[in-house]
Amino acid sequence: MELKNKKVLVAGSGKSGIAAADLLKKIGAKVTIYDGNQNLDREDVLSGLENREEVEVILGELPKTVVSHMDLMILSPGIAIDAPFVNEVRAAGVPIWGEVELAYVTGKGKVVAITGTNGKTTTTALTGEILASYYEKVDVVGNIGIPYTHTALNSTEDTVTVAEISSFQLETIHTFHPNVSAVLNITPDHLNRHYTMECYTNVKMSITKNQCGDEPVILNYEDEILRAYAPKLHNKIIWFSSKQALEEGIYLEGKNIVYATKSGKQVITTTEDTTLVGIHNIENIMAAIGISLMMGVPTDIIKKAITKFKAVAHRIEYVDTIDDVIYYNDSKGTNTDASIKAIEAMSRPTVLIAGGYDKNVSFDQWAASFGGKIKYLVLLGETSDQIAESVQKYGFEKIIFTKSLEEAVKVSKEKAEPGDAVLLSPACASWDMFDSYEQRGDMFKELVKKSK
Ligand code: UMA
Repeated sequence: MELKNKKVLVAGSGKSGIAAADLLKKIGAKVTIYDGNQNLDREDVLSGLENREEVEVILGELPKTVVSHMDLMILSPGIAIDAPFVNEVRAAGVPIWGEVELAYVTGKGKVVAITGTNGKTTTTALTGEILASYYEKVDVVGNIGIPYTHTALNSTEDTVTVAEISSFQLETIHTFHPNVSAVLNITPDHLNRHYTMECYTNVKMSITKNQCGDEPVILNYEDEILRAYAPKLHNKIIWFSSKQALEEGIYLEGKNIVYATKSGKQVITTTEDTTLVGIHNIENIMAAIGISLMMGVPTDIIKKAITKFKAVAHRIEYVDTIDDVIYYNDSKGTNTDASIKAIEAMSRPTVLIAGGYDKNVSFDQWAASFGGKIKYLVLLGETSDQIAESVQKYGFEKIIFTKSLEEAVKVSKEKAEPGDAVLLSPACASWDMFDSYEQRGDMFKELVKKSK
């Protein structure tokens, strides 16, 4: 679709919406920004734009008359595709693209796309580092925090875009066609938005929907959902495994991460070459290796970049040691599976701070993972009661309810003894009390430092 002079409704005025509106203005589209939050300030919304000339802003209810005049709507990922106004736009026959689709159709160069329930951000950041040590121009974008539309127009045929893509973003892709894709794992998450695991799986796997033939997708062999889905794929699969040797693919053999093909196997790197902790991170490394190999990066460059790479913020991030208590920030542990991995990575008795926004998932498996390691569970947020009920089923009673993160940090400090750890790993999104997991994690780090 030629977008010049087209009337485009940009839904959502967060990071994605503003970046999409900026891109659209630059290519000559007529932009209207719509946000359901009527308490926003019009000037604040416009202040994020490079060029605000003739940009309309609508807040609160979206008038039907506006919808019928539009040629296209760009949807922000946080807006559900079955939100009432989205249904109206669809019924009016207006095409709906996600911000990722807009970036893809206006961008150039090669694209690598990474999805999965957990590990996306680490894998995307690491893949970005590896590719940047080989290719001249690499953009790392998407769910990781920099909207893809922010960089798309500056890309050239020589650019490599490494995009972290969430399930929310995949719901509204059409022609998005990565040269290499990866699905790290699929475990229950965001079921309030996708309803069933089947829908969630289908939307995650749609990252491959425009790939075919030799175009590779990197998949985790130890993920049962991925293994069951694989026969439906039309493109080449590169498996990785942290548990077993594969005839072809990437796997862990003792401390070595090896790549096996029909013509033999070679050691790419070892687990001692990385500062990342936990087996889940070895899987993230294997995925990044798979992507990089498929993108033609020589193995010595891959190894060097892995050695240099440090853990990303909010992911089992070391904060401080106070009175021999180590504080870890795992605010990015926004679902039970991610949080289980953080609990597993703890080598000390742990005071765990958890709870947050309700995504309609069960906490039973998470509660079962405590394994005697959790000394106290400090709860906050919407899911507190539900979590308490789950852990009590497993005989865990040392529960403390709190009303704020400040109180949670204070109580944790009181309960932790020398030799313990305090871990913020909520197993829930942050949206009941915070704007983002970053804000929650940053506040946690600040409160810990202040408590010294
Ligand atoms: N809004 C509406 N109607 C709605 C819902 C939201 O108008 O029904 C408005 C809000 O009032 C707000 C705006 O939409 O003004 C927010 O848009 P958004 O929620 O899409 O957030 P952005 O700031 O655009 O950030 C999004 C991603 N957020 C979500 O998917 C919820 C960011 O991922 C991403 O980094 C950013 O685009 C850049 O690509 C964050 C996230 O939490 C990290 N992602 C989820 C996760 O990782 O689990 C998927």
